[in-house]
Amino acid sequence: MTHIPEAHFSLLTVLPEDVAGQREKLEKQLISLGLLPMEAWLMSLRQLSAVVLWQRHQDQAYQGQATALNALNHPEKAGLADLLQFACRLGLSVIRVNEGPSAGTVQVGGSLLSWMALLARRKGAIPASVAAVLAGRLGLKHSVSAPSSTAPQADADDADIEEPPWSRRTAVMGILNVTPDSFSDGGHFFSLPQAVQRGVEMVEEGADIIDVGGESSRPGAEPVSEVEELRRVIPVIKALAGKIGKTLISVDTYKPAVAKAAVDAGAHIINDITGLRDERMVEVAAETGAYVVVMHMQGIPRTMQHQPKYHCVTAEVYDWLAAACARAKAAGVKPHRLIIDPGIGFGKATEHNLTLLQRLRDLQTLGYPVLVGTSRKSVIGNVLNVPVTERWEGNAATVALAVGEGVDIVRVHDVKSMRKVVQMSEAIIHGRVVAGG
Ligand code: 9MG
Repeated sequence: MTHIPEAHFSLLTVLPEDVAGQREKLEKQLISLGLLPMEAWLMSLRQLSAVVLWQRHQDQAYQGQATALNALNHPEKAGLADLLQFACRLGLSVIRVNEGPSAGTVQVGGSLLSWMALLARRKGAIPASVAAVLAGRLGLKHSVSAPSSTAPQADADDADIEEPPWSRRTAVMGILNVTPDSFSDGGHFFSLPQAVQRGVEMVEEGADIIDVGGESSRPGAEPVSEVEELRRVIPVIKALAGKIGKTLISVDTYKPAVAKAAVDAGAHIINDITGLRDERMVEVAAETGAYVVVMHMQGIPRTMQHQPKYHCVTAEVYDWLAAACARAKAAGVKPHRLIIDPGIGFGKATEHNLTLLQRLRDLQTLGYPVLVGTSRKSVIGNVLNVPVTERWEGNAATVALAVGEGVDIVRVHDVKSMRKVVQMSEAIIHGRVVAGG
């Protein structure tokens, strides 16, 4: 049963002049949804069409928001950039629709819009017919259904594509670092059997994906050569591919040659922490047809934590990911192969990370599956003031809330326990035991 949050919503619609007669209709729709339209404005702002919907928690806060939003009602003062700035300052989310019938519109949304967009996209969360009725009644049909039109759609010539694990449940991606300090043979050498054994163990613990990485991306980490990275990851991927059946293998690399060799060796996903910065990586993604994780990072691992700066971290990460995905699609990557990731800890201060974790739902309105990785990261250490060895509880909290926000994949070290955290969170969300959870 769908739940519409209780009353106290306000709607601001900025529409081209020709549809300005719709104010009354919008108000009625709000009322019919059981929402209290505190006010509804219709404004003309060049060709910009935007919907601002936000939840009013407190009267006082609402007054402030209303005043600031009113200032938008001036075509000279408020261009697109101003609108977005205002929206960010007000704590609203910025949603750009790049494709489909609403292409070119900008929507600035609060929780309900994002929530509905999510529901409309996530298979099985609510019946598609209910999502469509809700969207239609809000008069936001295209807006709300935009994610499904931009969402990964299999082409007719892609009949061989199997449903990925994240279409059934929140997928757990287990981290398999194959760096010299992770699996030692007791001396100075890396032990292949030990690394493969840990991969198999993670599958038994409930991992849907194993992410194999041969270069550390920790802040301050030095890069390794392509030859060395290939030497570390390829034998592990080959061995795992023959052992773990349907579980997907991901390669954590930003080097195109490593990605290509890994896919040839059996990997299904390219996990690129640089978000496809290298044009050749885009080509590899298109040629191989692998899934690609497009992660946001400001800077490079060696220096990324030196005073990262954003005006509005959610909007900037959102725009950056949208642009990276658009570039990938233009180069031939199929949209349904893209996965986005806000890159927690990659060129972000603690508050940036917390804001992004709070606004994961906004990223989903881009229409791609969302991956999030917080495992043992400093955002947990900074909040709880604990060393890396004591971040389990903090990680569990981030995983549970991320599942609550509807993310598709969580990247973790502790597969066995986090699988349970995911399963319990999903049971609460759905109000029932989730099959195969
Ligand atoms: C390699 N790696 C480390 N942290 C990560 C994260 O948060 N996301 C992704 N995709 N990869 C990560």
